[in-house]
Amino acid sequence: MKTAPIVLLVMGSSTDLPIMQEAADILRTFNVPYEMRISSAHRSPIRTLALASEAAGRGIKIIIAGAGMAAHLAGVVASKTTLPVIGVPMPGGALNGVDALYATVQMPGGIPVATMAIGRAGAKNAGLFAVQILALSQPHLAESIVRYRVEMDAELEQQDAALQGR
Ligand code: RP5
Repeated sequence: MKTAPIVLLVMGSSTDLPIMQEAADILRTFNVPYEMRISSAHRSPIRTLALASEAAGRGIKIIIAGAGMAAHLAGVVASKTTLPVIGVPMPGGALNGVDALYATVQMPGGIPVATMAIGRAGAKNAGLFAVQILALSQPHLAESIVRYRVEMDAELEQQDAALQGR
């Protein structure tokens, strides 16, 4: 039987998928069950509102929302749930993600969205941030995060050793 998802990854378009995959890859690395959906704040507003308002009731703990251009997705999702919402601004468009960054990060007081960096780094960090939130109530995830950082450190040490050996 498939494990019920506890993180919902939602994106405004299938064109966001290659970047949002970074968040999914992190969740898979930490064995956190997730669900990926495509739903737009502008093109499919009714479905987006339903997705957000029904999320908590079906066991979702955190929502990661990625969108580009006039990126209202994370804010709209946050308006219909009390779950923590992490926003990822997508690059592309005439302003290459700066528009999406401003649209996602500049939430009026009252409805927060935890906004990450534009693009791949932001999506990756969204996954990690979700794991860190979950780690508050799942100590094994906190241990996994520590291991992940130790491995990252070791990898950089190897890169440095290779550089010194050149
Ligand atoms: C947003 O508009 C999506 O999140 C996407 O980043 C952007 C462009 O969408 P497409 O025209 O590529 O479908 O809603």
